[in-house]
Amino acid sequence: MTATDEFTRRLRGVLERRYHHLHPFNQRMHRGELSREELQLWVTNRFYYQVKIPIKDALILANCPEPEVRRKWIQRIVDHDGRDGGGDGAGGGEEGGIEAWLRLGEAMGVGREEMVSHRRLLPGVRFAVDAYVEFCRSRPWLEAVAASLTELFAPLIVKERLAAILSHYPWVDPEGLQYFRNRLAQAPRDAEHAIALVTERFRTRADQERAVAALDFKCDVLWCLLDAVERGPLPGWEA
Ligand code: AHQ
Repeated sequence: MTATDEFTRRLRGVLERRYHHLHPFNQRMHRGELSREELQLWVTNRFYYQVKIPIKDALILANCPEPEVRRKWIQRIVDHDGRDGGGDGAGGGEEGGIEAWLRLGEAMGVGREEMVSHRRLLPGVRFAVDAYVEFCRSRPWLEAVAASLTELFAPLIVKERLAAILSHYPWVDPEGLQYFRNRLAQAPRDAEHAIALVTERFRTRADQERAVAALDFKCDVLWCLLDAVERGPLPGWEA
C-alpha cells in the first residue's frame, strides 16, 4: 500500500466511525420513523447549513492563492447560488441548491418565508454551522478543503435518504427532491477534486494529522447539527 493509499484509508476510517450516517436521527429518518414535525424541523434547520455553504466556499477561495484551484472550486458556489440567465430574456439561468432546498421545504410543508426567516433556527444548529464557517475563514485553505471530505460519504447517505423519503413519507411531494438528485452528481465531483488536493499537498505525518483533525472537526459539525434537531423545538415555539 502506498503512502497515499494509507492516508486515504485513514481519512475514510474517520468517516466510517464518525460520519452522520451513524447519527440516530438519520437512522430514524431512513427507517421511516420521523414525524412530519421532526422532518419539517430538520429541513428548516438544514437550510441554515445550505445557505452558509457558498459563504464558506467563498472564504476558501479568498484564502487560496492558486488560480487553477480557484477555477475549479468556484463551481461549488454556482452549484448553490445558481446562475442568472444570459440576460437575453431567453432564460438559460440555472436555479442553485439554495432554491432547490426551498422547494424541498415546500414539498415537506414548510413555506419559503418560514425557511428564509430562520425563525425556527435552533441555537445548536447555528453554533455548529457558524463554527464551520469560522473554521473555513480562519484555518489554512487546505485544512478547509480537508474538512469538505465528508462528501466522500455524501452519496451514500443521499441515496439512502431519497429511497427512505419515497417509501416512508408519501406526504412529501417527490417533485421537491431534486436537490438530492443534483448532489448525487455534484458531491462525487467535489470529493474527487478535494481528495486529490489533500493527498497531493499533505505529505508529512504532521500535515496528515492536521487533515484528519479537520475531517474529525467537520464530523462534529454535522453530528452537533443533528443533536440539536433531535432535541426538538425550543420551549414556547408554537407547534
Ligand atoms: O448538500 C451538501 C453539500 O452541498 C455539502 C457541501 C460539503 C462541504 O463542502 O462541506 N458538504 C456537504 C454536505 C451536503 N449534504 C449533507 C447531507 O447529509 O445531506 C452532507 C454534507 C457533507 O457530507 O459534508
